[in-house]
Amino acid sequence: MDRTFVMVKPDGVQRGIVGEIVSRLELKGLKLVAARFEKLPEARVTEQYKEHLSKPFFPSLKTYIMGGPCFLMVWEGRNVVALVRKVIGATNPQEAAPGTIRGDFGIDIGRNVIHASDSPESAAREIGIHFKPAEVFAYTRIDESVLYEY
Ligand code: D4T
Repeated sequence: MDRTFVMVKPDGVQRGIVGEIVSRLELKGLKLVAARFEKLPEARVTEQYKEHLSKPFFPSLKTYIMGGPCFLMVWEGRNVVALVRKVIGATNPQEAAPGTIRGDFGIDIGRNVIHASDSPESAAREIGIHFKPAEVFAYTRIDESVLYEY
């Protein structure tokens, strides 16, 4: 089954919407297979956002992400990478559709509440940055045939 990396950013934690976000993903039918509450060290923030190192917004992005604890997760499900990107909405909350997490809870691109991997390759890379293999759990939750057509 496919996996993706999802992170409630410090603004989402401060605003007390971790439970709301977990709930939306659970209600969608996705399976939580890893989670950790953590203030990210600089090295892992830089690794996570290395494609943006030379961008003008990188210093403020780094300060923001390191400004408080984040809630890091791995979610599992069929086509989960694309699915979660739809659930969280466009990067800029001003453009994110109502009903999406950023559309419902964000205003500024620099405080966009949540991160989720944008491709299966990014997901594998980001899960590897933040979780050891033994921290990601394979388990049977329910009879999956209520969710998936085989
Ligand atoms: P993340 O990576 O946080 O899920 O966001 P996205 O995948 O949706 O968007 P991104 O990689 O293009 O941007 C990473 C991160 O940088 C912030 N950002 C971005 C910003 O503060 N100003 C900007 O102009 C852009 C493009 C928001 C998300």
